[in-house]
Amino acid sequence: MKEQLEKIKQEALSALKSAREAADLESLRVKYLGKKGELTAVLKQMGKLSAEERPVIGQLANDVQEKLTAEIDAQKKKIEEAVLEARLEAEAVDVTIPGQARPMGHRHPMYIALEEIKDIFVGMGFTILDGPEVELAYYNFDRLNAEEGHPSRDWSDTFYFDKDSRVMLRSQTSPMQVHAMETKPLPIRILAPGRVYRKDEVDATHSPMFHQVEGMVIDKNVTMADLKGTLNAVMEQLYGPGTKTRFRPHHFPFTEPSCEMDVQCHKCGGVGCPTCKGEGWIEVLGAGMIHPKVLEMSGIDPEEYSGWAFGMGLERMAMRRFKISDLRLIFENDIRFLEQF
Ligand code: 2NM
Repeated sequence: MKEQLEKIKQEALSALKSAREAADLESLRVKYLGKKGELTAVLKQMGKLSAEERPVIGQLANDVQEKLTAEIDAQKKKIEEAVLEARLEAEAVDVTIPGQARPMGHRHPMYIALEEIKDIFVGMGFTILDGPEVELAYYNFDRLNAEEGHPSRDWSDTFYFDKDSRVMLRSQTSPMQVHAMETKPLPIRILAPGRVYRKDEVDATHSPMFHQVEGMVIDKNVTMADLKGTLNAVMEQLYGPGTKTRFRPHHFPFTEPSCEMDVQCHKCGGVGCPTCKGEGWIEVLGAGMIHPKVLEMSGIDPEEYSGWAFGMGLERMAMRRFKISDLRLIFENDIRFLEQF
């Protein structure tokens, strides 16, 4: 038995030396030390030994087991180190190799202009809103006091999805404001930028998809003076301190009274030049006091609350800001054009 144990030890040790993978070690451990392993088989024979032999062989068997266990552990460690070493070698990064320059893009000029506008309004306590581009005509028109037969509801102007003219691509961002009136607690101060769609032919100043920024304030005792004061402050931030504005009467179905706002031409100071087409003034937005009917339809009592709203075209804003002459440039995404901003 002594020889048997010695033989197992020698065999196992030499087998262990040539093991190259963790899996080899495991099968060797099972082969020699496992429940059905060779060492265990020998130990099962211990009963046959005499009382004098038993402790001696027992001690020897223990020594062999300890030796093999230690050897397996040592070999396992070696293999793990070798594996790690190989991995580090394979994954090594040569930090001295020159890098590959990845050209960094930047925001589209129109979104640069939008970010500026958003910052100004957020600074005045407005919340930015987002909403669906597919709308019910009910929210896009009816709730904004544009009744059946209003010219903007015509099939030649609006993209409808169904023959009953119920579902459409929004033609303005105002339906978002109607949703806000329905769901938000008063007072309300919101800015609603987004894409809008109208059946226009593409040319230097028209596109069937463009962007609007609309804003709205509803509170107690809100007047036309708040409208003018707020929009004047916005224009001073956009065009510089002292920027002059003027308000001309206009008509929109959703506001009463309604107006358009011009800023004095920054190029000629109001004398008249090509930038302002000789006018001295540049039209920037439409605005007005929210029509009492519009408030009422959204469950707001026009005797208690009043509000003002405005809407402007974002492309036109960006075109003025960056002196872009043709609307189509904004949508073509020609990198040679975009790189300039
Ligand atoms: C404009 C001009 C004037 C406007 C009105 C509303 C609402 F929802 F409060 F009634 N939203 N936007 C408005 C007012 C839009 O765009 C030229």
